[in-house]
Amino acid sequence: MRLRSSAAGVFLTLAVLLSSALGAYQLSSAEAADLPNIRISDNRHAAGKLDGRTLTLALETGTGIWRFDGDDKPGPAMQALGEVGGPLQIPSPMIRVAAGTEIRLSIRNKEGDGALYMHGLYDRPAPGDTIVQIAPGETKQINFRLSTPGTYYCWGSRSDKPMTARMGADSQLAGAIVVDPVGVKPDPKEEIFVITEWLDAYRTNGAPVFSAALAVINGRSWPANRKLEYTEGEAVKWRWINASMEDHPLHLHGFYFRVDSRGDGLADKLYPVGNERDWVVTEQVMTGETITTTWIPTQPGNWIFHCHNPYHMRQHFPFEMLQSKAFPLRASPEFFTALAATREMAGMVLGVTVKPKDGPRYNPRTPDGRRKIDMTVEATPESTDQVPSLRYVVDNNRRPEALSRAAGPLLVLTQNEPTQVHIRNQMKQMTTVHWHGIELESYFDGVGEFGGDPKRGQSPMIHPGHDFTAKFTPPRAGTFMYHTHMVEAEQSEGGLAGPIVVLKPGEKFDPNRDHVILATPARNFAEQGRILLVNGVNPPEPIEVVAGQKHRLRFINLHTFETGLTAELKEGSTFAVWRALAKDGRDLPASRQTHRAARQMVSIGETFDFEFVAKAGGEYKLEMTNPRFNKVWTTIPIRVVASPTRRAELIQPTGTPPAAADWKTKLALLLPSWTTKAEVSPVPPLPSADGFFEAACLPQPRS
Ligand SMILES: [Cu+2]
Repeated sequence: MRLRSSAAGVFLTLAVLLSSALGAYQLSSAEAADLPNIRISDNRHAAGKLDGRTLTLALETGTGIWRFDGDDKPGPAMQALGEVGGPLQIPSPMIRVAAGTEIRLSIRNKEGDGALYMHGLYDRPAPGDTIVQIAPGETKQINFRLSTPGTYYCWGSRSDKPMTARMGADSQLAGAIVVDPVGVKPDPKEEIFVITEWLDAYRTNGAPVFSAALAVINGRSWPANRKLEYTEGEAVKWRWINASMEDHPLHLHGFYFRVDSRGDGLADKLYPVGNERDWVVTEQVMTGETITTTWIPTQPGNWIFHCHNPYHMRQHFPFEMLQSKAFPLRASPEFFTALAATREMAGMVLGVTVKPKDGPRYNPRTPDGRRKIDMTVEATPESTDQVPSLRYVVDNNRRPEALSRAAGPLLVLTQNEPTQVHIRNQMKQMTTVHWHGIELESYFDGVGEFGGDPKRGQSPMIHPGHDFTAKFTPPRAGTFMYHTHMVEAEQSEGGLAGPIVVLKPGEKFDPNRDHVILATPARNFAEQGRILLVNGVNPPEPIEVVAGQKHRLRFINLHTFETGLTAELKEGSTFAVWRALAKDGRDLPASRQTHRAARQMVSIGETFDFEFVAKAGGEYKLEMTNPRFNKVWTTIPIRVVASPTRRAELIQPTGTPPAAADWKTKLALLLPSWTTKAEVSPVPPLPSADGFFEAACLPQPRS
């Protein structure tokens, strides 16, 4: 069972609240002119000088201008590491060697920046983290040996606090350490991505700016980062290092990717080939974790890969504005005016172009839908600037019980049935709809002005008053979701998020045995710290189960910051038992559809399916929690009944919303636990040094 806790979203909230105390980092233009530009590294060049099995490397600290939005764009003064005599770099210079190499590293902490605390400069695997403290002006010699292949990293800080507390001018001090098996040449097309995050810049006028964190991949924010290009059918190999203060649920559009290894920086665990490896569309990488992934693009077009915390992938405000005292308060009219001007994504987004292997002969064709769905996107009459209230109305179902939920209605689709959704945008703002997890053509995937292919052209934004028809044929049965992909945090919190269940041909959806549990935040910002909506309502509706009968629980997280959401099905005071069925809409192999303790972290953009059989007379409840903070968001009552009295339709009247809490109450709720150290599960040493990646990876069946 995967069981890791998460602080991400909650920490984000807190960190943003605290950032006003840290102050902004503003330079006069004269000061900025004296600083060098920091070089953005794509981790293609190994640092140091290799002599046989010894690598000699000399690093030093410095401060430069970090132009995360592009060479010609303004940026903040930021600390970085560089090789002595070379430019400062973000990420820090990469160490990449064959297993068994001795590292002779000197680091000079230039005077004036305070003590430097370096982590990760030790043998691998390592039994635990050791910090090397380097005084201002001091140069330290550190020797270590990298004996086991894997993905590791080092990171620096100006304090001895954990990575979760590093968010200021030292937040970009992190570099990859990659150890290759002896005799295996690094694949020139493999990518190594270091995630970092910066929070210190944002002036908050003493009140929370919830949308402030800037999270980047290899030092650059979309769209200033390098676009990746592959050919249809070519294996894509990526290594990920999360050296940032938050956890990130990494999400790929259009395809499943395979998780080949997972590490904590000390050791790296390579999963055995075959059934042990997860095929996912979203994988959470916790603070300090690493993963390696492989996927095969089987559909040409433009695709994106991004963090599914929408605050990490939607437009950050212009740098000058962030640095300004006039930065608008969140949910103020000025904030929405600024937001309305931002249509682009930013931060943790990668763009991937997949070229057709047939070249210009490629012809996309998705059949017209046999199944036709009509979808209106609109603001509700209650919508205000302070609390945007948006909704999907499907097939013009305007019964009050359907409209009262702050989440889209369930779409039940059929595997292999050509489907088309006619989307009409009746809002005053642009939108797009993304069919999350469903393998389809890029043009219909909902990434406006980036998705598409040379034959169909670029996917449009859906402008106010305009419409768009999305066509796809779901190739597998499972649990998926649909949601906005425009100004995503705000539109999603407004209510533009809904569940999809794809059934096998001939199956009929039975709401008495099939239970969707969609988690989203409250619409009202003031309530978001303490209210979790389940299927768009709070308190959640009870789930009725018949003793001895198989019930399917389908968990979907479309929250906008709770990356550590964990479902815990309790029997009395202990965990009940359930059987794992699927992750992200893809059935687990039979050997892994095992019975296990009923506890599962479901990060944003993930879905998990479980089968649950209640005992007669059993007393159950389903808690939606964040274990890292001992936080129980909400409890879903489970009622064991002889025969279901539950409604035959999914739409029920909403519960009464509780009174709003202000942000100070929210802070008080979060404060006691924010420093809790992350749980790191023990990672066994790498079993074998043979070929870190297999030569070829398994093609994905598209049934
Ligand atoms: Cu993220």
